[in-house]
Amino acid sequence: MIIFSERINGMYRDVRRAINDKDKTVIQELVCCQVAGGADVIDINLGPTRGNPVENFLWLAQTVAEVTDKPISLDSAKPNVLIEAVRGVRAAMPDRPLVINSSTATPEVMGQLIPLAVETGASIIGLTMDQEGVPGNVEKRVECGATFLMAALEAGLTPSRVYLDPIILPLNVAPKQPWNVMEAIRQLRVVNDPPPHFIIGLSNISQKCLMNRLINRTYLVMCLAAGLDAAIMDAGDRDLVEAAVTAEVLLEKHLYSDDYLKAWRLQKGL
Ligand code: THG
Repeated sequence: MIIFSERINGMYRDVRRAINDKDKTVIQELVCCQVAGGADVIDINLGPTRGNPVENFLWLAQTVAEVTDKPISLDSAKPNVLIEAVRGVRAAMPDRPLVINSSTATPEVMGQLIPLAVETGASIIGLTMDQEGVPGNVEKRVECGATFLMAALEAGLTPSRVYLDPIILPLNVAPKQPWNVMEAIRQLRVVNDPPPHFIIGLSNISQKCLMNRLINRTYLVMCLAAGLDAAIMDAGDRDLVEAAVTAEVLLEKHLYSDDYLKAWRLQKGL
């Protein structure tokens, strides 16, 4: 699976403070820890930080790029910020793989961000939501996912550069959603060949829940069985990463060996 690190997010107090104070060390230590845990992509999200968001994104991307060659995912709900930040980061690092996180499936937002992916060579995450918000049922999620994928392919992106995100909400406010999200992944995967990637922001599911780490790793395993192949998650959580690798061995994504965790680490160069 493709592990996006969730940790460089201003929602976390240490990261928020580091962005506000332009303290590189805190960020770079976290990035190294996420990479050592198995992160393939570093998602960066400013959260509620002060100052100019485009400048903050540039600073954060540069800070990350100093310690890793991994792809960088620029995470913002504001299309205007993403447009400037992605262009700025692309100009500063012409060869770095980038991901735009994220677009909705509304014509207005898709119409700006899909061409931005084409222009900058970035991959893009499409949320299965439109102007009416996050769908309460499977059908609407599938419809939004199909709409986004169609628009992306028509613009010339390959399925491998498209991630569909059926949006997982906290378990304690939306108890039917975990099953709906898995079913949407399953349905969208079977009707598209070759399929795009499927991703979720895993920790959303356990926000303000007591057993958050247990809920996260149980749900990640369930989603992998439904066809998920990427997640924004804490790569520093060893139990979580090992549960994911084990699920992938059971799904025959990796060859079984008695020491399959070690084999996985070796193969990843960890
Ligand atoms: N889809 C996409 N992008 C996303 C999300 C998504 N980006 C942001 C978010 N959702 C994924 N990242 C996180 C990061 C942290 C948490 C949840 C999702 C989180 N943090 C703990 C909390 O708030 O309780 C801990 C905070 C703390 O310790 O201070 O839950 O869905 N495409």
